[in-house]
Amino acid sequence: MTVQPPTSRRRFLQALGVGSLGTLAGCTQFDRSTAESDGSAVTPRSAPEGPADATATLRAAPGTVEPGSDTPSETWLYNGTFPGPELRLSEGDVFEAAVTNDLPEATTIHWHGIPVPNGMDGVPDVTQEPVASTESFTYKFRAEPAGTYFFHSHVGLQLDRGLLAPLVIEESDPHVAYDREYTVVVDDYLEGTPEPLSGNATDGNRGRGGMGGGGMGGGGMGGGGMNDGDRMSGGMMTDRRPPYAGLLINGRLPTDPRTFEVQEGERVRFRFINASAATLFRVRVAGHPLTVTHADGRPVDPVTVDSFAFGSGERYDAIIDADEPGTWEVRAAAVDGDESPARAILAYEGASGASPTAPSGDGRQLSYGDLVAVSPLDDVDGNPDRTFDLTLSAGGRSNEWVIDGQAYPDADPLEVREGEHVRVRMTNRSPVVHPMHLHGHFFQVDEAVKDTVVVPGHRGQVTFDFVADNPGDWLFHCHNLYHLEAGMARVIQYFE
Ligand SMILES: [Cu+2]
Repeated sequence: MTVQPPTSRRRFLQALGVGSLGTLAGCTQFDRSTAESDGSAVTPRSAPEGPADATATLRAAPGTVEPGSDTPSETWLYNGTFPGPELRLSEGDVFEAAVTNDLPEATTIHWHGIPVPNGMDGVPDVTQEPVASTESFTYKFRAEPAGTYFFHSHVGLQLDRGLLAPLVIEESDPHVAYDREYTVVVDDYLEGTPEPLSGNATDGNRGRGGMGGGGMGGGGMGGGGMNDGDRMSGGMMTDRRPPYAGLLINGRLPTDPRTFEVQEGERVRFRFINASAATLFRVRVAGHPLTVTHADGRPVDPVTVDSFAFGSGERYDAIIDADEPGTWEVRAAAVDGDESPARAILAYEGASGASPTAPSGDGRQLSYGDLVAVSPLDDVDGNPDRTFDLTLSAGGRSNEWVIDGQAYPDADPLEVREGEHVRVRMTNRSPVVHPMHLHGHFFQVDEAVKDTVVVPGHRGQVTFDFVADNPGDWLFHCHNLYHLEAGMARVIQYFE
């Protein structure tokens, strides 16, 4: 079924003269009644009432990072740390975050993956007015379901500065046992101010890993992270835009890595979060198979592999059995890039100070088909009520990435009704991957339940299904920040 595109959103945004997601600060009032100009507005869920069980105070402000031993750089941070402070909540908590904006421009916070009420989702001019410089905003929502998430700015290119942090909602009853856990935030490190795309997206200017770049076919990367033999090889170029200064695990360049301490005999849970703006990473822990237990926070039947690749916005939890005493490298290499892989050190108690053993090759690689959700989505069996067939491609004009030829915000909303089973089929007509993220909902892809899925390049196709059970206007977009900023987004809009 093809959906008749309504035009209210488009007209609304055109009337504001909006050129990009990043230019809205101070120039508009968010007004749902105006946005819903067709008069068929739905009522989003409201934030939970009553006192909060858990609170956080977050301050977005300029600050200094020092990811190596001697490379300080000015950027923007939450609470002065890089990544920002990890928030740990208990499943079901009513959570309140008071955010103060001490940046020189407007900002918001998006709680990536958590199906919050629409007004708490942090998308500027879709779910709220951006929070102006020196102003504050309080987010409030129930922390559910349990899982590994992160939060980040959703204004312009702010995510690529350092406005990101992990968020864990702890299970009351985990489906797997473990003795210890570490959060592993994988990121690409930009020095200086992020710049939007320039030049034509359809040719040239594809970054180092792009069309003629050095990432895919060469023999570099020190033996890690190349995806030779990957079933999707050839479709895993990423169109990484800025020249990144390096790759990070928990805010550290590989020259100054973090150490994760373990004791022999422990089961250790890692919560891997790809918080990067533009990098597809391959992750491996030397000497230790990874038993993947959660995809995008949702529990899956445990599946043991040697490595996995994940795109911007994806998360995997994996458990290792610490039964190989020594010091080992936890490695996250750009699938399509020539930076030294990000790394951390897995150090057994009492192990010698010898340099850590690096992984060799990729071993058995995780694919989406390996993931079987413990709790599949209800109501996505059978035929969907509504199907969107969407083509992802470079735009005809320069600096555009488009969905069905339209560059957001000059793009039609995708209309759904509450309660519908909605199917989204994506075909990627560009040579580079697009990690597509849906706000406000989980979706089912194959037998996994996720909120972000990588669509491989070169006519890669991915289909997902979701239930329209969270009324409001929700962004659906590529989580490559530079593609988002260049238009690869749509609003999924509920109507009566
Ligand atoms: Cu993309």
